[in-house]
Amino acid sequence: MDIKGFEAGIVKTLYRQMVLIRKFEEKLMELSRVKDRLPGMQILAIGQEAVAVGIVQALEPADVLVSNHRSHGHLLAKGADPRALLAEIMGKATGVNKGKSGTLHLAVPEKRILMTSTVVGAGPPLAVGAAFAQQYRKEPLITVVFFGDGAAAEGSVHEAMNLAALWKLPVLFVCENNCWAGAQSLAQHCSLGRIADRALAYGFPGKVVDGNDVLEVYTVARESIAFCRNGGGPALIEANTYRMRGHGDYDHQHSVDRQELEDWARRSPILRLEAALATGSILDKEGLEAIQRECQERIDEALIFADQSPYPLPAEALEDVWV
Ligand SMILES: Cc1ncc(C[n+]2csc(CCOP(=O)(O)OP(=O)(O)O)c2C)c(N)n1
Ligand SMILES: [Mg+2]
Repeated sequence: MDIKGFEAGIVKTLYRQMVLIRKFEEKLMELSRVKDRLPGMQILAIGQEAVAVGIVQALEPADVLVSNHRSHGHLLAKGADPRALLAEIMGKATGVNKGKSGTLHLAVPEKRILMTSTVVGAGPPLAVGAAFAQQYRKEPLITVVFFGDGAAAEGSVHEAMNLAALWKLPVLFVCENNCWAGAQSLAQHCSLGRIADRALAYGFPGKVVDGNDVLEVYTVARESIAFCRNGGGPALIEANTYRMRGHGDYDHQHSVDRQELEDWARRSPILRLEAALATGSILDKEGLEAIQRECQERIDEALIFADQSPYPLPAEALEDVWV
């Protein structure tokens, strides 16, 4: 990872965002181990922070984001308030969706985060719809959709890519290849080594990035987003990373090779950016520690806020319901 040529402000933002996401999810992990503390299953993206942060930092605030079940990092990177996000995950009335979505169906409309779908492969067709609206209204905006390596095998993802290519829609498909889909390894569920190559079949560019190198993700995201925004049509980025925890917090990773896990732990995107920073003058040890403290304080405050928030009233159950 070479930090030369990157502006100090963006490097600090990339670091701060990754640390905030890591601390948010570590807090969820801690809370999920205490009986009755969190409702539902927590699906974490610990170790995958560089994908969320590198892609989202290259977007404009008004660009639209569609996420999947492993969503917390995408949402925090797009500017979701950790207090309202944690409150939502705890089912509280002050949550981003007034306690009605819980952890798996989060949406933050004011941050242009349309929705989180836990139906694997459901996001890309929805993103194509959002991108169609942007094109139809002649807005200078794009839609980005995150999906997994497992989702890449769903028919809906192929249909979405075909239609996006046909109509030259401004949508960036981001396949977060974390080497696992549930308990199946990539080799067990994917016939092709490189998911990015599938873009060629539809006639748009597909690129592979090191998903644990936030500077590379950010650089390639900027190029691909400019291509989509300037009328080039869709693009695909496959970000190679690793699911460092089980599928959900119940999963003890019996099928995971310990050596593989240790190798990827050494390639943590946060450690790698810290190592690169040590070669320059953007952030010294005190600077890094100050950011870590600041992020920890935001998470601690978020927990106090969520804990002090009330649950929604039963009478509110049918408010804000579409049908
Ligand atoms: C249509 C559908 N099939 C199966 C599931 C169950 N399921 C939830 S997550 C998951 C694995 C998805 O793997 P991937 O797309 O690689 O995302 P990751 O969990 O690795 O982030 C599966 C099979 C589901 N939610 N929806
Ligand atoms: Mg996966």
